[in-house]
Amino acid sequence: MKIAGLGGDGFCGWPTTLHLSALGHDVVVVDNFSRRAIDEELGAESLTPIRTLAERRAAWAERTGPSIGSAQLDLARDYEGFLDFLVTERPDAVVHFAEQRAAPYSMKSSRHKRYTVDNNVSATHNVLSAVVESELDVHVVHLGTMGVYGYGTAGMKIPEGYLDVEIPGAGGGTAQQILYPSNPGSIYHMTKVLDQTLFAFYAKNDAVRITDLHQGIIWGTSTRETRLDDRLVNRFDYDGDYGTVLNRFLVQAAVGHPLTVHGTGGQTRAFIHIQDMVRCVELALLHPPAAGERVKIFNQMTETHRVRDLAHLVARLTGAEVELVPNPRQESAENELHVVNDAFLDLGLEPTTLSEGLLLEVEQTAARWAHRADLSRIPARSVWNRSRRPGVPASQPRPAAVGV
Ligand code: USQ
Repeated sequence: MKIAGLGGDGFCGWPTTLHLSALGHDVVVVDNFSRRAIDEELGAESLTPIRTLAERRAAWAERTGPSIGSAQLDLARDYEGFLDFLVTERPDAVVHFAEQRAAPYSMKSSRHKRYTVDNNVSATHNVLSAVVESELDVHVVHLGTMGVYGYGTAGMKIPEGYLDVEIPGAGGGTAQQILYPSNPGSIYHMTKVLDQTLFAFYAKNDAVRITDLHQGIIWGTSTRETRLDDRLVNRFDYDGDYGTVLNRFLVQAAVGHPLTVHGTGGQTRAFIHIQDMVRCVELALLHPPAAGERVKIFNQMTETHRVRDLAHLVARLTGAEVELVPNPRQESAENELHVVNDAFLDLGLEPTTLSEGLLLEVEQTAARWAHRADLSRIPARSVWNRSRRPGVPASQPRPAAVGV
């Protein structure tokens, strides 16, 4: 297939680009390098030394043969540019990763909130609108989030996107399937909820073939392809805005920082290894919905864990200390989470489990690059509202919450 990887230079986009190219697909990266610009804004950097996209593409062609194309485009602002790209390149599918993906970044200030909404919602709408205007039959695969469901205790296994409901009525009522009620926990997660409505409309009105991947929290950073050459290394975020919880714990352990458990650590979340993420995208591309079918939704996760259990697991493996810090987020202190993920398992996904992959990740990435870590970037300082406090350990100065 010819595949456009929108946001193909980012944390999920880059390893997916390589994986799809390794499978023999013809891949073009579309990116505006906003993630690299946000590194500059935050004064933060990937733990791993990532190369420019041009160097990455050259290294891939040199090591493996196939070349990866690229186009620099801002999807949220350059609609005509993207339409031209589609008409010229005529992809069979686009994989849409081109959104601001950090919840803490989206909650930093009104500017960050507005940027996240404007960027994410406009990018998604422009993609859909351009697909219709191009008159091409493009399968749109979108990286969504488990966070659209929210993190209260559901009292049931969360289904893959759609919930069976009974509507009471005079004639005995009717049975329906509706989108699972959304309950986003941040502005970022809210943009993925808005995306869902855009997808439902375009699938219904224009018969666009759309797959939405409700992905859990990624752990790990490298895949078979990124390990081939140091120039292909993927980014590894550990800072308070972009670092995801388990990857943060791995780096914290490697640099001797206490593991920063927010609140009681009773939050239960869904997880997936990055190698499984690229495989899921491959499977989704191979099994598109038919034109006219509703949006196909997969729960892209393999395990659920409580944050404090993860911290204790990492502590056992590494000898790190665990510290309960103030929770900067407005979220349930404790929740249960049970998720249906049969669709990918039925298609052949073989999950990488935490027990087999975790030590490898500690040794190969976190410990190897620990000397590059900037400890001042570790605490999560973006607070959800004025009653919240930054997640700074007791041994460090705890400033008051600022400018929400
Ligand atoms: N947490 C800690 N300590 C830390 C960092 C986080 O206890 O040092 C806690 C948070 O309070 C939260 C949980 O760990 O309860 C998860 O936080 P996270 O930053 O790992 O994940 P999240 O903000 O939900 O976002 C990440 C990705 C996002 C993706 C989402 C999937 O950044 O792009 O959509 O995971 S999901 O969480 O399933 O919605």
